[in-house]
Amino acid sequence: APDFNNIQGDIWPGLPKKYQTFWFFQITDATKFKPSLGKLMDDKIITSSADALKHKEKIHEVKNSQPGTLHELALVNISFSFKGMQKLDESKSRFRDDPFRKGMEADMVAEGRDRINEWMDEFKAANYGVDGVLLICGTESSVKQTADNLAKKYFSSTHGITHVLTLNGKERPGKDKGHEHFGFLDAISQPRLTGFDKKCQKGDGNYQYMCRPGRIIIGHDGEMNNEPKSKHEPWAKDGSYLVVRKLKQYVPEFNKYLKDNAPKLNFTEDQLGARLVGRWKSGAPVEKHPFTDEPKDARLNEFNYNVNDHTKCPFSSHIRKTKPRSIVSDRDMNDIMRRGIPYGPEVDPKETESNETQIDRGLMFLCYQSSIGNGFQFLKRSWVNLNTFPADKTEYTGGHNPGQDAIIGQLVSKPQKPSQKILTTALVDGEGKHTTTSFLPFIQSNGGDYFFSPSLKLLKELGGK
Ligand code: N7H
Repeated sequence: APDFNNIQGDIWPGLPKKYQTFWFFQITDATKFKPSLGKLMDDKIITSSADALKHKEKIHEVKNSQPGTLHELALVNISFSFKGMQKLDESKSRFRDDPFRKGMEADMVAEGRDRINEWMDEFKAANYGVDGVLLICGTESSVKQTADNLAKKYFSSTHGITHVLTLNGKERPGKDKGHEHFGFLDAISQPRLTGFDKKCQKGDGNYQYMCRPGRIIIGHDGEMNNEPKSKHEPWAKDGSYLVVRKLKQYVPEFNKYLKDNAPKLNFTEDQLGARLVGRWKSGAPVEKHPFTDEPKDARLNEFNYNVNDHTKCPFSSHIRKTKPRSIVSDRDMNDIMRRGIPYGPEVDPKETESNETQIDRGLMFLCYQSSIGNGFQFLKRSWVNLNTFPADKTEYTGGHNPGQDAIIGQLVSKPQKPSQKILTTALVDGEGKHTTTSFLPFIQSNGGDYFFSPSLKLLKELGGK
């Protein structure tokens, strides 16, 4: 059975997030910081999977009885970049995962799609770079108070720490709760881990597919051989790689694109938007409900695609690109555990009027996996941004390439040909005709980094305990 006291709670089952602070730091003096990390562990500040499960029940109780008490709750996890791990202990930094060792910036430069001049300076190695991040989750007041306390008590200059940057995420208000900024319900489909979660029954309203736990957590069944050493070097066991990425969303531009292009494709704006995502704003899957939204199926996840058919859900819709059900089996799927949260204010009337983004908003994208090379990096390079994935489908698309992911596709940063200056997606229009539609990307990367979320045992060891 998994050791729920040894795994950080955001990896599994996830920390409850109405509000979240990302507190990025550098380790300026590891000899001073290590005892402070030891104290942090003694004081039981880090929320384990077992703690998170208890809190989930508590939050549920509190929500149903006295909402006021929720304010006291703030749950904390911690992760380190490769540089950070090296500063803490060279012998516990023999990671196999190539993208993790390189860091996100070098990995993105090699891929050639992020524009590094659009990155926040703090994430650029040449300026500062980050050695670690504290994830603090709860309500706005509890999180802010906890961040201040932690900074003073364990993460100040006297503890060998320099604060680099704070970013905040926040649930959207009112009826948009649970929806990201383009308006779509998020966090519907999530892998269930064998041995951790109960298996869903067919026909269960909240059906989820099973995933071998080693896809997400190091040292468990299903790990994709990137950490062969972990079996012999138990320090990596129960840890997971965390990708943190600030993705700015161009919401007024997305809406303007829908308005201008839906009529040309014989769709309503909602129908076209749903085709780009693969789900309606309610969450209902397009493959099941191709022409009208069906809010009663908002969380429906028990569905598959017909391998050679994209007349309903386009091959390049976001959810079909990032989880190619029926092409890759459940057992072999490159699953990731998504833990993102929206950031930034709602669209203001001036932006709607001008069809232009003037205020920064988007998604703090987070995902856990046991290998970045087989997780996030693989999804991005081999599925999302490859306009020929899924392969050999032109026979079923009227001769067009499927195209890049319609929501998170990125252009090459130095276009070689005119076709690389715009994203093109194949789809079947409202009259059943095979066609394509083109647009500028709807998201922009502002940077981030690759981290490792150690087990609680390893955190204690790193802290000299
Ligand atoms: Fe995505 N969106 O609003 O369009 N995502 N995503 N994502 N995403 C999903 O099914 C969105 C991003 C995945 O199992 C939904 O839970 C936005 C990155 C995966 O069928 C919606 C951004 C990566 C799934 C969005 C963004 C992924 C998924 C439907 C960035 C990985 C599950 C909700 C700003 C590289 C697919 C759901 C499945 C679902 C949106 C980023 C991956 C609405 C706006 C960077 C694996």
